[in-house]
Amino acid sequence: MHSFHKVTSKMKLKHYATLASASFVSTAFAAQVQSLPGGPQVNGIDFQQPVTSIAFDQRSLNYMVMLICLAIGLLVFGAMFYSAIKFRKSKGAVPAKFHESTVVEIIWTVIPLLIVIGMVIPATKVVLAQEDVAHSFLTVKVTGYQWKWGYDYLDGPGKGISFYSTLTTPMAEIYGKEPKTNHYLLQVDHPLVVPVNEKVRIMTTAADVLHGWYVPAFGVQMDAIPGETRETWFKVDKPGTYYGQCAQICGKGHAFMPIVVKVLPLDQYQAWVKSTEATLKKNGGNYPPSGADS
Ligand SMILES: [Cu+2]
Repeated sequence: MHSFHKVTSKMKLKHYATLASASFVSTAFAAQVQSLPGGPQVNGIDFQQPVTSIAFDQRSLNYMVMLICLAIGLLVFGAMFYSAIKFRKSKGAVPAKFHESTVVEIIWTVIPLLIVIGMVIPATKVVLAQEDVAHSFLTVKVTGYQWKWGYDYLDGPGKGISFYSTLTTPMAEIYGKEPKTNHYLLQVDHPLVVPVNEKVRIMTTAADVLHGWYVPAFGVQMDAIPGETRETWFKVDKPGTYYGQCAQICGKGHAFMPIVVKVLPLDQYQAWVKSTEATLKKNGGNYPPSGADS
């Protein structure tokens, strides 16, 4: 009995030592990860850098509402602490004896209502702007699958192009056998490619369960629902590569269906359309496997 106990505690120690070294290794790996331009930032607590007017407006709305909350918080807690300290019983304060003041009730109803209206008006403008998909340069149908994205170019230059976009992060990184890179779980074989400064209309749907097409830098988050299409748009100001993730819990591969959008100058976009059409034609409509165009 005694020796058995010894053995188990020894095993436990060894187990803890393994855990400790594993966590040390993972922190060492984590420390190497840098901010990803167009994607998540190390220690980022604010919105991602907006690259569309909608994302910019959303961030401004957030700041405005936070400032209003801060002002209300300071005012309410300031008045509360001031009253509690200044008019405390030990100082001989005597409470007034009244209730039901119509004036006070009107004031504390009307002022918050005005504050809410003040926030609703600019917010509604942005919501309506998000809905306005008219005069788009390009229309892409985005289909969520367990667990990848499908992109079909329905209208505009590139019409007819259609492909899947699947995760390319190596399994060794996922299982912690290799250090994680800045693109960890944010890399795909075939990114969505769109032109800069042009309105891109996105129609989302799903083939199995709910998914969500979410690119923070664009201020776009649209649910992808089976049997239904929903639409939104974005117009990116700056060429670059932008990253997002599925935003609806969609099963065990939810974390493994990232969104990568390559935003190119128009001439480069048109060149991409040409070469992609040629590639698809050569391969009978199929994109060659991973990495062929990255
Ligand atoms: Cu999903």
